[in-house]
Amino acid sequence: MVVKRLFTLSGVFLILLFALLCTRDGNIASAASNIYVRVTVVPDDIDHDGYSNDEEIAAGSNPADPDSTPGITQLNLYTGVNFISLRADVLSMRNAVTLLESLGGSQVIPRVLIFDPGSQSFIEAGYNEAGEFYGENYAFTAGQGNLGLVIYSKEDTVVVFSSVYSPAWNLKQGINLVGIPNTVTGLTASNLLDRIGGEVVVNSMSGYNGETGRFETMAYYNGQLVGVDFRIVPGEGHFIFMKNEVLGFRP
Ligand SMILES: [Ca+2]
Repeated sequence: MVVKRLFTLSGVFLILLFALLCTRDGNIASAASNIYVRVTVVPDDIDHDGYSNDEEIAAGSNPADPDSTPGITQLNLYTGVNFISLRADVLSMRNAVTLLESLGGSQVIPRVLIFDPGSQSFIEAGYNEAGEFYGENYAFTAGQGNLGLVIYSKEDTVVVFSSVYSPAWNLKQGINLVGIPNTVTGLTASNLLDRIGGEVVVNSMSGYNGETGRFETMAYYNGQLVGVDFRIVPGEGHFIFMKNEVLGFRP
């Protein structure tokens, strides 16, 4: 009996509320949309990417950048040279020394070249014969984009990071070392060159084929794309040679 009365009272209240909204807005559709809006609020999420600031700091992602989130990034390194676009957010690692340690240190990694698109050059860091760090302790900055790396490895190894960074590409005039997010599949060099803007802005793209040990290149030549239309694989680093700068491109 009590239950029935409660139901009746709440039913009357809903009818009154509905009538009030219809009267104020003049139509039922508008009233309905006002009733059924549902918002999920994550506390203290300054970049509104669905992860709290504390979760992001614990995972090593950037709480102030919605393109940087907690998640699994797996880096497969093969014995010898590796061309990488690192998809973890390196900002929380702060610098090259910490990055080298996270990759396995002197036991695994003798030498790393970090590509700096701003200066169009590589910055070298590594370990000497005595196992001591040498080179430049390059400091990472926010919003730098995925880090283009050439990594020399002494053994096949898998490194797992707890953040995922998928920013837009800011392609500089000249050389760029970039990679695509895991969520993008089926891209080839010709698709990508076309979508970046074609021959007006880009000259060519190259990728290293680990099976053949050779570089494959797709390039514009007299208005035609020529070369090898290689697959763009997440986690691999690809060189793009730009005629003009293209900012904010999402592959
Ligand atoms: Ca974030």
